[in-house]
Amino acid sequence: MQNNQRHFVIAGVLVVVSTFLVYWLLDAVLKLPIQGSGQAFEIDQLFDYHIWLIAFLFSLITVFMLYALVVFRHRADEDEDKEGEYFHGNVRLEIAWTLIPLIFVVFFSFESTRVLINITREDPNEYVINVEGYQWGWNFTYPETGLVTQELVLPANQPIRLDMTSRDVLHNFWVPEFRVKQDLLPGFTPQVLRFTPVETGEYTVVCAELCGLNHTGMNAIVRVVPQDEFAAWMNQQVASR
Ligand SMILES: [Cu+2]
Repeated sequence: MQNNQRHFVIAGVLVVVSTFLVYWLLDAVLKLPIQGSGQAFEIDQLFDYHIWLIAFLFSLITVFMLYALVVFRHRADEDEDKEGEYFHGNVRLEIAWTLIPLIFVVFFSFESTRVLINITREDPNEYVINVEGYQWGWNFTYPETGLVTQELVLPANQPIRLDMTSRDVLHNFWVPEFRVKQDLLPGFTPQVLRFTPVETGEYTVVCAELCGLNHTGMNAIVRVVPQDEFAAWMNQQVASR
């Protein structure tokens, strides 16, 4: 094997090993909250592709850089005037570093669009709740009964559509466990957010758009409950009005 090729093979193997190591490290450190909505699975898959890509690119750059620094370092017994080989270009390398990123960009565009279409798709069976954000809190209105609450109670495994508006400034509805998030724009037709809660439990809506002094306090409780429990809660709320 030519000496040049040997260097490429060794560095290539090191890039692969390093990619797995960096991925493993990032995966261990960057823990996401539980997957509380049906949409979370596909979104996390996209996150995962990105982590692989980041691990690979990081390894590609650092391994070649460190390899060159160590293997081609100046040695004491070396001729002082010795210079590296001079060359104008390398067609094969240029084709490779154009084609490979192109394939990545096309793949990521395709996958992101596919996921975006999937997670925003209308469901004929969706349950609509109106959301109003304001400085600094949330109102939830159930149009079915006219009930207004400060906590968001959701039936599990039921596709939800939130029609959201803002009373004053920009806000953003975000429940990290559901992964999806959406800005609330004052003065516009309602912004729509769709998701299907799949895990019962208690979560927090946080405002994810800096909106003033008490932005960080702009939270509300979200409770995802079984469907029969949701119906009972709704009846009890309506009866006690
Ligand atoms: Cu806000």
